[in-house]
Amino acid sequence: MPIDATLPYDESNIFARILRGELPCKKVYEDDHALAFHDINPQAPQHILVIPKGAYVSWDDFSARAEDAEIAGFVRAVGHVAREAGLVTDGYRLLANIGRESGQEVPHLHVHIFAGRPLGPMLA
Ligand code: IU
Repeated sequence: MPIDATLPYDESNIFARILRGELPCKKVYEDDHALAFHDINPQAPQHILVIPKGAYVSWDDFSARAEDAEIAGFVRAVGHVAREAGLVTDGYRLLANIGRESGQEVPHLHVHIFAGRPLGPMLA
């Protein structure tokens, strides 16, 4: 069920639980600002999620409230993960769903990285 991304942050969401170490993930990368792990239901040969360590519901929430250092750290982490995974040569796609009509299901900001096959045209 897609979420309303204007609701307050819910500390019990699944990615918050992964960040607290209460649930496992297949970790790809971690630093002070970000955690990256494999999506449990991959939609491409490579499907990685990158999440900020801070409590942000969505990109909208993050871009409005996060400190500049958190934003810079998170953006750099997304780029680092893609480069380390060797995705740059053939290309990759970044996607962040925000709110109900986008289909956002987990109410903690996550950027999807898709790669490993021709991804086709963007869906509007
Ligand atoms: P969305 O942008 O909120 O629609 O994407 C949520 C993603 O989180 C989706 O691709 C799920 O497969 C993925 N996911 C996960 O990797 N681990 C989980 O425990 C849950 C969802 I719940």
